[in-house]
Amino acid sequence: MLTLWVFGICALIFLVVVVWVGYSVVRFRHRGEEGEPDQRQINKNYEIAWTIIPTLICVLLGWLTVESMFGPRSGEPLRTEDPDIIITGAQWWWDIRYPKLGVVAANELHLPVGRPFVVQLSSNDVIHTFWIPDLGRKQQMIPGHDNFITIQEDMIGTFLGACAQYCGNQHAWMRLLLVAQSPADFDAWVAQQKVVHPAPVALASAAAPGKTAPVPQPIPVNAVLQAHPEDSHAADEVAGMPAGNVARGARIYQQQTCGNCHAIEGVSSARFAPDLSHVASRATLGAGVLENNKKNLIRWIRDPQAVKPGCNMPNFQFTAEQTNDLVAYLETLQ
Ligand code: HEC
Ligand SMILES: [Cu+2]
Repeated sequence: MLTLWVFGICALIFLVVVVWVGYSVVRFRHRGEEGEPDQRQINKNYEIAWTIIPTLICVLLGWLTVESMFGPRSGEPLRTEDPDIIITGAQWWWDIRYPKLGVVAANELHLPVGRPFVVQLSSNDVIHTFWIPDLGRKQQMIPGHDNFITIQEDMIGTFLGACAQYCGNQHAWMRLLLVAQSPADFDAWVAQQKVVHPAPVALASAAAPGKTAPVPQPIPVNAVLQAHPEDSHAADEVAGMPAGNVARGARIYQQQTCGNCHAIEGVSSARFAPDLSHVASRATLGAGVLENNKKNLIRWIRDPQAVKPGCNMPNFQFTAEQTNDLVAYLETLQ
């Protein structure tokens, strides 16, 4: 609405100026007279008019802008404690928590339409900026200084957001998806996010022991920064294999350092990286860099550095078979 007002008023001013300039160019063009053009002062009333009219326009636009800054029209006062949602920016993804619902998500903000939410914006590392243009709000996420905003979405649909503050080399791939749903669909989503998948301890003990090949040590992130060869064949190679073994995949997850960074409910609880408890239910991987499907999950696990160079997940140098098993496990985390 504000955009339309600003656009309308500016378009009007543009038209007036263009017509006026065009008229003046034709009407007062040089007709071969000698000497300086007429320098007479014009009527003072003109000067008063072109001071007052722009001032009024500025006041009107300023007023509309300030009015739109007070968030949704619900009249709900802004709380600075007890937020409904806590969103934490990290290099280069979003941690999204609903403390009152006991739900943890990442890179995907689900909202039921038509009601306001108080959001706490935090950061774990550098300054990020929360920006989903459709919500009309843009607010910095500052380490050690939480900001609070009220957001409300009235239209069902998905809307793209992004980090709007340069925050490092993968800043451009720090996308955030707003999924605005009917209250019933939102409740269904919450219920699904609260499902705890059976801990792989049980799964792993069911698998034949000794099947997992020794896994090579991950190479440090910085060492791979220089070279990240195109890895497209690797994905095809794994994709052609028979379905991976979920229990073996779960065991690889536990044996490797995945749990030092990631949380999976009942398995590991680290918060350095996106919560994976329901990773398979999300639309994208790597904060929007890949669509979430089996082939892309394979690409990611095979070599995150090839997909998102510099991101904070190392290349584990898994074999095709290990990748296949891990992906089979991750795909069960709906
Ligand atoms: C050193 C910390 C670290 C370790 C260890 C680690 N990861 Fe990650 N992982 C990350 C980070 C950080 C991201 C987010 C990257 C980004 O989007 O910039 C990520 C992203 C992912 C994603 C995509 C999630 C999403 O929603 O976008 C998957 C899947 C994943 N990791 C699986 C694994 C598995 C499986 C392991 C163990 C083999 C593992 N990770 C080990 C840090 C780690
Ligand atoms: Cu950022």
